Amino acid sequence: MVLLAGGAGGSTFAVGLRDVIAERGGHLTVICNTADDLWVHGLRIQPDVDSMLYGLAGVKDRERGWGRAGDSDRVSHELAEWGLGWDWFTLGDLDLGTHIARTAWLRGGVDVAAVVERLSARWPLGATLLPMTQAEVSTFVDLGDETIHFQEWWTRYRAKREPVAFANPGMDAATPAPGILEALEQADVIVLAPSNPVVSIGTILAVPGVREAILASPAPVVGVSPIIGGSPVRGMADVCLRVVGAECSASGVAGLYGARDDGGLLDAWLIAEEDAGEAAAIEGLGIRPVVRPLWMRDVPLTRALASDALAAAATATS
Ligand code: FO1
Repeated sequence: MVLLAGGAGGSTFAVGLRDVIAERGGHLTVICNTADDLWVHGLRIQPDVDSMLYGLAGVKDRERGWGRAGDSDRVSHELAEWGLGWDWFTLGDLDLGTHIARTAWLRGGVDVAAVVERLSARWPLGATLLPMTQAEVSTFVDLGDETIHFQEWWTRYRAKREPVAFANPGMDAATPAPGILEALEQADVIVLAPSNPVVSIGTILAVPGVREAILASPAPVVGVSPIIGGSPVRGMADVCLRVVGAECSASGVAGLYGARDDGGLLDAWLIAEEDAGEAAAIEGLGIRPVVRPLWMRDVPLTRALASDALAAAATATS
């Protein structure tokens, strides 16, 4: 089974999916967004990869959705005394250990995928974690009068500054990381996590070859809506959807991904009970709507949602 995912919501869903798949004797491969990655203090930070790593390892700060549980900020406070860093982007002490290890390996010539593999080896993740690409492809946000890195727009401005467009410099020359095309080719089921459809799933799909590999795969493709009752479950997906001209609704995101029969991605689309009224519109797009409880409030509910996604895949025609 292959999951395409971003960080916070994606890692919560991944844990449920991993557990359900393991019970059935299967294996989960997660393809993780890396377009949020950035350099800070000379260290390579991979926010979504780390949220996924910590989530699968059971050491994520579940309240915030990122970083390590029980972390402290002593080093970041010390760096601030030296005038380094930003008050809107705090690196925890334990988290810094990850970034130092990653950067040391990268500087020593280990490639990005092998570094993720080394980080993954620390805990029994019960899943294979793959970065979407080894290339440095960032998301930049064009605000009209200036262009800033996605992290600044997201964490400093909380997406309050209206963007004109997103750009991913380097994307055209990027290639999927080792293992991705094989995983998609061999997948029994491909799942799109309830992650941001533009700056998380959208960037994974933008890596040349990834969308094509999904379209070519015989596996059914099932997505879980990140929009419940017309609002993003987490984060500021509404602003991102506006930028790409899509409505912030379960059917709006389904339309963005498109129907398999119509050259798009989705066979089936899980939507919340709150959005049941959109089922007909989704069916009209050529995608099978499946109305289920989508709130991942606890582990049992998340596992139930993952199980629903697999059940939808089992009945989807591909
Ligand atoms: N998000 C914040 O809102 N504030 C932070 O200070 C912050 C620090 C941070 C450090 C490491 C890391 O891996 C993630 C961090 N995040 C922080 C989360 C991150 O910026 C975003 O939620 C994701 O990039 C969006 O997918």
